[in-house]
Amino acid sequence: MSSKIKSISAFECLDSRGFPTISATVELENGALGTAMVPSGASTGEHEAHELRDEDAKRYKGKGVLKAIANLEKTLAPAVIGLDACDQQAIDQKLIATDGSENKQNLGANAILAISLATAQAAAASQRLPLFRYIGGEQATYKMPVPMVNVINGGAHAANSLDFQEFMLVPHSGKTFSENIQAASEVFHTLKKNLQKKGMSTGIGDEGGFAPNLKDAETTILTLLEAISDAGYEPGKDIALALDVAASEMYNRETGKYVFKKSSGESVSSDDLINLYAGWTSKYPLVSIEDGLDENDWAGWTKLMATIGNKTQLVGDDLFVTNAKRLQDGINKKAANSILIKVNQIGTLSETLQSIALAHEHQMTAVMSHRSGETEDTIIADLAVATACGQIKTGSVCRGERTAKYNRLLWIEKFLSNKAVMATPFKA
Ligand code: 2PG
Ligand code: MG
Repeated sequence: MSSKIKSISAFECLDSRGFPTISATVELENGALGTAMVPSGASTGEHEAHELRDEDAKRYKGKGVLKAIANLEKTLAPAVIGLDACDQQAIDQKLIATDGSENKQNLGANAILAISLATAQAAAASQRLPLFRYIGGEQATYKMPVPMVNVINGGAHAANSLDFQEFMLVPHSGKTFSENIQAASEVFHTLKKNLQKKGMSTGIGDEGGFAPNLKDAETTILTLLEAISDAGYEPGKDIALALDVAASEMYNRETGKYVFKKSSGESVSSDDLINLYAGWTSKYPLVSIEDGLDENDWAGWTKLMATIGNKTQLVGDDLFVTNAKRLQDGINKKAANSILIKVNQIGTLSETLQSIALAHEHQMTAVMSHRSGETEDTIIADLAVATACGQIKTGSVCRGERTAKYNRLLWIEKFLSNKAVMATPFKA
């Protein structure tokens, strides 16, 4: 029976912040079904593919996606119905061409991505394969990603006093993914107790991390190191730390300075931040810094790379927006040694895989990532294993939309049995 696309439907579902997003289902002629839900960011990069919202203040505070759904059903679906779902490249090319713009602004990257991902799910179902196996092909062993677990939320993801957006645990000494998740969970609960003892809030932010009013980033780092030790793990050896500064959110274009607007109000230069990071990486087991500088501060990035790029993973998120062209630019400028991968920043599965391949070709790491607005969709867990990228950032070990990804990875590890091996991107 044919794996050609027979029909596509879509509706508004809710994301983890309670705003609408798109859920699409692709049905093949052979009866196979695939469904995908599209995530949505808060600290979005200026160069991301366009997320089309209705801007109708009478519905969902202007955030409805009915226009995108109409584009999906009336324009995009007819363009790909009849094409073979197993030819992902052809489908994605057709979707891109039908939109016709550089950043998918005509029909909406959210509409395009919903079809692209649901098509892959339907194709995998029609071949009776788990998605990671369909995309990654037959491999002797499969690499389980090291989790980057965001246990303290700040920036645009929490209403607290922290300017930096994410403070992550990187449990990496476990021989299995499940041991590393266990370590993260134990530290998370120790951290909760420690915060309570200090009389601090243990309410959580958008990605399931705590959102206390800690004094500043360095105090937060020390709080995490204490929790790691208190939980019986050795900082660095068992569990390292990673940051997502999301510095574009702090950048003031007029002054060219970075402003600590949620805390001290202080303004600092690109050089000041570089010195700060260099100091921390020599003192603390801080192995990865994402968006340490603004998305257009190429000179700063190159300087940061020259300063600590030989020992610290420097991840471009807003800088690269999962876009192979911007990544190539960054490679030429030696601006970073890692790229964050978010399916909705670029808008199709094929382009996502292309950016990962380009990074790997140039000995850069790629970190698979969720968005702060997520759903129960678990495709990024499968993509992390399929591409052997070795790292996944998908929030804390609480909130269902975050644990959905970890639980999918635990399922994959169990399913693969001795064919699953833990990735080792960081030295002990
Ligand atoms: C980030 C992400 C995900 P958002 O900056 O890396 O953690 O946040 O989805 O809000 O862009
Ligand atoms: Mg980021």
